[in-house]
Amino acid sequence: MSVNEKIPQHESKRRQPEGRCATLLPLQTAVVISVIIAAVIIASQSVHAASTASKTVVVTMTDKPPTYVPARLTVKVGTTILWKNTGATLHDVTTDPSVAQNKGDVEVPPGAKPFDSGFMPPGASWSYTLTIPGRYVYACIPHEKDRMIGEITVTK
Ligand SMILES: [Cu+2]
Repeated sequence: MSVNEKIPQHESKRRQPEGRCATLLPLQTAVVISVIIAAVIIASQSVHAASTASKTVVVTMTDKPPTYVPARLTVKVGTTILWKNTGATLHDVTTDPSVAQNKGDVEVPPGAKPFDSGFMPPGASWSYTLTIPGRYVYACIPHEKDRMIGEITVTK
């Protein structure tokens, strides 16, 4: 090997990384920009979804007096209601006339099935998605006599 042969090899080795850097930088920039654009699109879609179909509304269940808060609600179809027992006693959510002490205390719109949370201990939560528009009247069985009754109107 002569010295003359070694010099071009050495130079080409030094130039290669520089050349790769020059072509990689715009590529990396393009990748970063695409990732940002994708993130913005995903973020705007999830915000859109949250404001329409997948909305959740919280109703708390309290003790003195036994009450649903808020007791009356109007929501869009597809809304999920999340009942939270924030009290210190058992509460319940039912629209099932076979469970209620007075069948007239509960109601679901035509075509909707009655729902029942079962007894919920303090701290428990239970959710139900309302997919059929109309008027829902639900009661807490342990406090039905205390008129712990809630009403939800579901609009299209
Ligand atoms: Cu109750």
